[in-house]
Amino acid sequence: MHELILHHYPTSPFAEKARLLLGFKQLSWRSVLIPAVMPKPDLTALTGGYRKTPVLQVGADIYCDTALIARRLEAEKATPALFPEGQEFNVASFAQWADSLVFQHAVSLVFQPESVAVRFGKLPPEAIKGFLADRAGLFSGGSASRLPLEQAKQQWPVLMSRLQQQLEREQGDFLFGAPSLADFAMAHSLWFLRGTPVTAPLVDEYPAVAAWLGRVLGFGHGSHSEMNGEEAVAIARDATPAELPAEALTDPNGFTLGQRVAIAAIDYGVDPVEGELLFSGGEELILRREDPRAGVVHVHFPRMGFRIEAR
Ligand SMILES: N[C@@H](CCC(=O)N[C@@H](CS)C(=O)NCC(=O)O)C(=O)O
Repeated sequence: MHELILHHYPTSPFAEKARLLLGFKQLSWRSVLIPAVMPKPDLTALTGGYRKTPVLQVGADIYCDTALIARRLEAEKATPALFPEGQEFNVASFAQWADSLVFQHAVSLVFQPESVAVRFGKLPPEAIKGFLADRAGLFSGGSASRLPLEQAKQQWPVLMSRLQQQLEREQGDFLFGAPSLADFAMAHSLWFLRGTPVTAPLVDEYPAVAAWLGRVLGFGHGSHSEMNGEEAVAIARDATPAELPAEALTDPNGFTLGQRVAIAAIDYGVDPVEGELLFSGGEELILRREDPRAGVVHVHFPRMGFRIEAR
C-alpha cells in the first residue's frame, strides 16, 4: 500500500478543501509543500505540466483536481462517505457549482485592493508583483475570467442569504443533512474569505453560516507528516502504477487506447499534459507518461472540465 501524498501549500483554498477531506476520512497522509507560483519543478515532474494546487500522489499515480481527489479518497476509505448513497448526483453537482461560482466570487473579493494590502502586507513588493503576474498568466488561454469586483459585491449577499436560510431550515447539521463533499466545496471559499479581517465579515455576518463553517472546519486535517518534493518524485520513480479500472474504454470523441494525446483543464491553468491515453471512464481519464525524474507515471484527471486533444 502506498502512502497518500498531498502536494499543496498552506494558503490555497482548494488545498484546504483536500486537507479537510483527508481530515473527514481520518486518513493519515504525507505533506509536500509546493511553491504558490511557477516554477514547480517537482510537481510538474509528476504531473507533466498540470500546475494547479493541490495534487494527490499515491505511488506512481497522480490525481489532478479536487473533484477527482475526492473520488480517490472515497475509494481509499468508503466511510464516512463524501457521496452519501442516493445523493451522489446532488452532491457532485452542488460541489461543481460551489467550486466554480462561489470560488470565483471569493477570489474577486479577496483580491480587492483593501484585502490585498492586509493579506500580503508583510511581503516585499516584488513578491506581491510576482504573485499577481503569475495569477494573471494562470488565466491565459482558459475559458474562465475574473469576476469584476462590483459584480462579486453585488451577488455575494444572495449566496450568503440563501446559504443562511438553507442552514436554518435544514434538519441535519450539514447541507444535505449528513456531511458530504458539498460542505467541503462550499467551505473552502469561505475559509479563504475568513483569512483577513477585511473579508471575514462577509462570512461572519451570517451566524448560521459561521456556525456551520465551524463544524466543517472542525473535521480538521487528519494526521500528516512532512516530506520533500524530491522524495515524492523518488517514490513515484520506484513505484509501479496501480492497475487500471475494469470499466471499458468508451470515448465519445473516438480517442483510442494507446493514442498520443494532451489533456488540459478548460477553465484556467490550462497547461497541457502529454502522454498515452490509457483509460477514459465515466468520471476519469488516465494518461501514461514517462518522465526523466519520475519514471512511468499515470496521471489521472476528471472527465468534467478537461479536454483531450490528439498529438
Ligand atoms: N478545479 C481545481 C481548482 C484548483 C485551483 O484553482 N487551485 C488554485 C489554488 S487554490 C491554483 O491552482 N492556483 C494556482 C497555483 O497554485 O499555482 C481543483 O478542484 O483542484
